[in-house]
Amino acid sequence: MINLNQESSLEVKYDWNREEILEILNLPLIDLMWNAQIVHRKFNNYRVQLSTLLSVKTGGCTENCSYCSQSIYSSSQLKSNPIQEVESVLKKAEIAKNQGAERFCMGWAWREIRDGSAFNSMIEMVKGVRNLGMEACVTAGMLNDDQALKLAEAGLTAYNHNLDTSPEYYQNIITTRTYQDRLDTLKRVRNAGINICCGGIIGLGESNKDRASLLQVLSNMNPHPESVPINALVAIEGTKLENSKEVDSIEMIRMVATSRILMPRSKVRLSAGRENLSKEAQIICFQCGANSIFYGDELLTTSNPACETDRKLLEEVGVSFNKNFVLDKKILSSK
Ligand code: SAM
Ligand code: DTB
Ligand code: SF4
Repeated sequence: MINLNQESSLEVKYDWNREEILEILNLPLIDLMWNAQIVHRKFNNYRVQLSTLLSVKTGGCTENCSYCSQSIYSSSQLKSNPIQEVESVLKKAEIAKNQGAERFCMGWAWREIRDGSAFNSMIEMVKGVRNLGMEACVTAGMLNDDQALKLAEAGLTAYNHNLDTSPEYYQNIITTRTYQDRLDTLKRVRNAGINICCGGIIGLGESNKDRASLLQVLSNMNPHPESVPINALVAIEGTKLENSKEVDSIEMIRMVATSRILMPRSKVRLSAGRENLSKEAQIICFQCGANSIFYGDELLTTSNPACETDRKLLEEVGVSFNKNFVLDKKILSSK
């Protein structure tokens, strides 16, 4: 039987086993929320980090992730979007900073990074974002040691590479690369001294056991990933998972609260799928562990709540967040 008394839940552990994680995930909701709050209050101070996402290279990806509209295996209609230039990306980073974002995450729909002009531009973008005084995050698929070192030298804060689901369920979702490929990439990122941003998606048809198994892999990493994005599947037309059932908000709350208990110091990022969560469900997520959100009208190919709506929500919740923003109206008139 899992012992989540005050004392034991205040240690940072790296040896959680699947059964105890499953027990936490399945606790009566009221007890799960209480335990998560104890940990969250002890390790964090109810401050929410705002991260803005930008898709630098959209679509045409050769991986077959069955949830993704950017895969060549999906028939999703994507807005045609040429690869963005350094200058335009940095302008968007500056706008995000003026909106209050502290972190700028840039995405490339690639299976892996290749050397050449696009990679050189990526390095310039990382340097530029860091020069703006923001944290920089990149997500661009697999990479080699040399590329990881170059990104580290450019000042990259974190590399996002999600495990998505459990090792057992993974083959139902992606077959063009293995779980081990993902773990190897994460190791290279870590060896280069870059923080790892690694999480998953719920709503792919996985069981609670699979969710516990994913959380076991993440919480047995030492150190824990610096940030853990928890995504609810956005069922996009044209993808294999387009007809999936909408994720129940309570499932999202359970995943966030359990991540908080297992990884007390990590940023638990309430990621894709927030548009389907009520204000109240999001408030519960902030109460029991979420301390970061994607902030901006767009994720990569789908929409996200408006900045103003999110600021209003965070004000109402009473959590702290970066208040250094220039009012939207001013930004619009200066464009
Ligand atoms: N190609 C890179 C990769 O896969 O590492 C970077 C971009 S990829 C879109 C980043 C992550 O977003 C995925 O690993 C997945 O966890 C999440 N994601 C993508 N599409 C999603 C969707 N429709 N719903 C929820 N999360 C999604
Ligand atoms: C993450 O875990 N979620 C973000 C970010 N990391 C790159 C991406 C969400 C994508 C949602 C679907 C879309 O907009 O295409
Ligand atoms: Fe490609 Fe990433 Fe989409 Fe998978 S999730 S198809 S790797 S862009």
